[in-house]
Amino acid sequence: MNQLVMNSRLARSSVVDKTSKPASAGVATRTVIVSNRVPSPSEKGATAGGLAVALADAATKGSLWFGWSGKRTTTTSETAESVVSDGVTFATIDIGERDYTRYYNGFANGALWPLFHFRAGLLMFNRADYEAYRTVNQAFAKALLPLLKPDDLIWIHDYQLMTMATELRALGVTNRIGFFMHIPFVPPALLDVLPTAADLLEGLSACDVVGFQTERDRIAFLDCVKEFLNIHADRHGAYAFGNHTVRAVLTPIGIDADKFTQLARRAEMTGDAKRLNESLGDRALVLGVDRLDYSKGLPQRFDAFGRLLYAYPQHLRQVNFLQIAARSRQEVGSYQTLRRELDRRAGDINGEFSDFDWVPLRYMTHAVKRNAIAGFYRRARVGLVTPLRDGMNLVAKEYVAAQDSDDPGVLVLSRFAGAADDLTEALIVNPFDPDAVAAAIHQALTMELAERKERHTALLAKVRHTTARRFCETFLAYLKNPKAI
Ligand code: GDG
Repeated sequence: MNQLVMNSRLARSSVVDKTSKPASAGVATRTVIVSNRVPSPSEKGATAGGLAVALADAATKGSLWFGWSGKRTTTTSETAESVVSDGVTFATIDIGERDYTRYYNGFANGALWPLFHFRAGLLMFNRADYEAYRTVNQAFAKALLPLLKPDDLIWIHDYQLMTMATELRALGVTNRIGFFMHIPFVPPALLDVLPTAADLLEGLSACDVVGFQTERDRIAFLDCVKEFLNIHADRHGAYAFGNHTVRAVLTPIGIDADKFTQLARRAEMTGDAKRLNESLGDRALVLGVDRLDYSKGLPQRFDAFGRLLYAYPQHLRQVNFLQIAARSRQEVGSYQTLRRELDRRAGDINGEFSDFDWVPLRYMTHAVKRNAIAGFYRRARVGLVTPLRDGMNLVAKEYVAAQDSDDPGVLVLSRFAGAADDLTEALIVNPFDPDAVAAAIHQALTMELAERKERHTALLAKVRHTTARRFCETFLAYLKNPKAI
């Protein structure tokens, strides 16, 4: 066993001696958000991706948002640099190039991401990568330590930071700590593949509250705690770890639906939406918006669209499929492979079905502005959201919020997206079955207005109910009040 892993084992034994103290009632507490990336203050709530937008509601005046600056330097910084904007302090550290490659590309995105999306075959485990992951988690904890106040509520986000609470406890931090997992959690048989599974579970157990997107994920986590740590939770998902109690809670993430509806309404009138509209003419639009990621099921989705054109030829020349697949994690090999695979499949479909004045599939790998996307959603008759596995999937919620209630489009949604637990009025599909997805797209394209409205009304009510604000408030209520369950 190498030194770093051994040190962290020793460190963990001190975690269990510390009793985490509930924030005392009536005392103003500050929220400290910790995430791998911190949006630059100008991005907050505006152009940033799903996580940043959802957390904007937690980053209220007086709060602190801590994480990586996005800068890769020679060595990882030991102290954070802070900027205050609109009452929120943004504190960031730089990560050394070598650490970054191993922590972010290596362990986080080369091992955890595939495994937690049920793709054990893509997992690339390497002990040196794991050490760098521990080192960066420790660097985060050390740089955050001097910024902490006694009553701060610390809220850590996502799979890049699963061992950070261990490091904070080792440094003597007794504040209440919460962790929210944005991606799915896997059952024990899958987690078993990872040699450091117990370490990660102990890292989450150093927190007071651990939140999940779906009940399936929460149960999977508790099953893993039972299997790997031999600890049984009570019926509320609470268990003792050392001297404190950990609670696994269900707190699904959402969007600011009303704001997104307004954005989409306004965007409809802007240049990008008008250009798209002109290029489509009377044709129906089927739209996919995803990061270019193998969890999103894009090759299978392209196949399904090909099956639609083959099996339902009445849609030839009548429909366009636009897939926005913003490039991400291009330094990781499996993402480069995916890109080549999509290029090939797009070429196959267009080569097979195009006419001299009609190209069925439009596929782009650069990002599009958020307000343009909102306008595109509103124009789309079908929102195609077919991940093979997804924690929640905010695109599904954005698509629903963006629709014109008098003439709404239809959401086709994978049963393996967390969003499918709630959005049951969508056309729910198995993304591994291209013929079934093609049939659902056909159903969506031919659905009568009355049915579209009925489904949309139900979906919109749900999206407006489980908002980003509600997500933040519910999680923080659990974190503030240990008896909130
Ligand atoms: C993780 C989990 C969970 C996409 N392309 C562009 C663009 N986007 C925006 C979408 C949406 C966000 O990015 C994507 O959010 P998702 O939730 O769909 O997916 P992940 O990025 O994988 O997020 C996921 C989420 O965390 C939150 O907990 O739901 O399950 O995997 O907002 O609109 N935005 C812009 N240009 C693009 O080209 N501006």
